[in-house]
Amino acid sequence: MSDKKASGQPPKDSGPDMNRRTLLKAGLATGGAAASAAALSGAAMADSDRLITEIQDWNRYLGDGVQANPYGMPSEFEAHVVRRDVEWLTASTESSINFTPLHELDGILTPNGLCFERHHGGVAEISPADHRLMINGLVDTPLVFTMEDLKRFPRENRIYFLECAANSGMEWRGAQLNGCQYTHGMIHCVMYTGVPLKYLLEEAGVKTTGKWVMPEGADSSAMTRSIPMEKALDDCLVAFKMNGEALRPEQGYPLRLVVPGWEGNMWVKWLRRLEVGDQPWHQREETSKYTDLLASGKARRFTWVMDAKSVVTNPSPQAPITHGKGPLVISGVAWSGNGKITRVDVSIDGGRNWKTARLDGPSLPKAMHRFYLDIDWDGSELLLQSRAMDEEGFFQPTKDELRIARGENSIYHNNGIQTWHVKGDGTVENVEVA
Ligand SMILES: Nc1nc2c(c(=O)[nH]1)N[C@H]1C(S)=C(S)[C@@H](COP(=O)(O)O)O[C@H]1N2
Ligand SMILES: [Mo]
Repeated sequence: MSDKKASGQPPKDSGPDMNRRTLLKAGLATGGAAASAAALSGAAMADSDRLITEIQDWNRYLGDGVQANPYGMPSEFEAHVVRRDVEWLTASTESSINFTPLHELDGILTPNGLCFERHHGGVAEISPADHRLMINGLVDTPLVFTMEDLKRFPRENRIYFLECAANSGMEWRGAQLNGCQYTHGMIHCVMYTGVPLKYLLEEAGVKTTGKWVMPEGADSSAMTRSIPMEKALDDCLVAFKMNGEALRPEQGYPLRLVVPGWEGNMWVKWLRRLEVGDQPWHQREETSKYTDLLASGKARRFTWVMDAKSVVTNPSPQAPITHGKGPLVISGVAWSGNGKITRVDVSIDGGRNWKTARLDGPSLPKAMHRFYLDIDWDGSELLLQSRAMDEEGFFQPTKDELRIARGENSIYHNNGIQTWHVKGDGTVENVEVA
């Protein structure tokens, strides 16, 4: 692009010192303000808007040809749409987490490059030719598969969300982080292609005493969890593709376990081994981690299912209202590890009154659902909330209800209702209503 422009000497009719980008920004700013003032009557401002009355650079010069980017990237104007981390949260980046920019997305699928990452020992670098998956333990025939072997089993395509059990964990005692990326961004939803785990277990032949499966990762953390056999034989996948292309290294390339609806920690990445046993193993990640200390002093364990939850993604602290009063699209996502979302309600007054939102896009079990509520905003302050209901009849609880049931010291499985305080100027803050 830039070399074409240099050789073509663009005429200076778009303002002497303005480059294309500042022009576009300025144009958008004027357009936006005028649009809200004129109650969205676009035609009324055509005379004064140079972006429509004058020919622009991009209309005048040849653009990049094919193959300028053999693997495509988003527009340079979308450079702010990235995963982000919170530096003070963890001591190292290798055992850490970053967050999906939910406020910049729409629909139900997460683009691969924006899926949050959670690693306990950094990203393992594995050549698929060198990758092996072993099944051992209480099986008739211990087996080792190559990637090529795995791709000869019948495969399935399924869309599922993955939520870390610690998602919203920092919000347990009160509103803390300013943005749904940080409060709710330990989630992604993609289409996986993989082999049902059932087929691989059948190939090895599970002994009648085999009641549990332990997946193990090939990364330096050697992540291990205990999964009951019923789940392993139900809907788990051994996946090698996400959204049609190979898994990203961050997401477990070349192979990861998919455990639909259950906490993200069990979805072992860089999957190298599946052990079959007669009882759970009580690994670190199911004892000292991923258990919930209750007020009684006892801890809940094996809390696998991610319950019904939702959040308004727009407006939200990182996505304030910039267009003034009038038509406002309130949007968000909802999900449940129990199945489909059947209803999402939205409140603009902190939970006193609720309106049923419009679900749009595919409604699939254990996948994200997209909801909208289209309102006419009068410019007054809002306390925005959403609450989801799933096909098992579970309603998303308030944070107070959660704390009454589980005490003050939990981290995991916070599916409490989120509140955003929208101010008259359109800015938004994370708050809690008592
Ligand atoms: N091998 C391995 N698998 C792993 C982890 C890991 O550190 N190593 N982290 C787990 C945790 S805690 C979560 S929440 C998910 C995160 O998956 P993602 O990085 O694709 O978002 O992977 C799980 N699987
Ligand atoms: Mo996690």
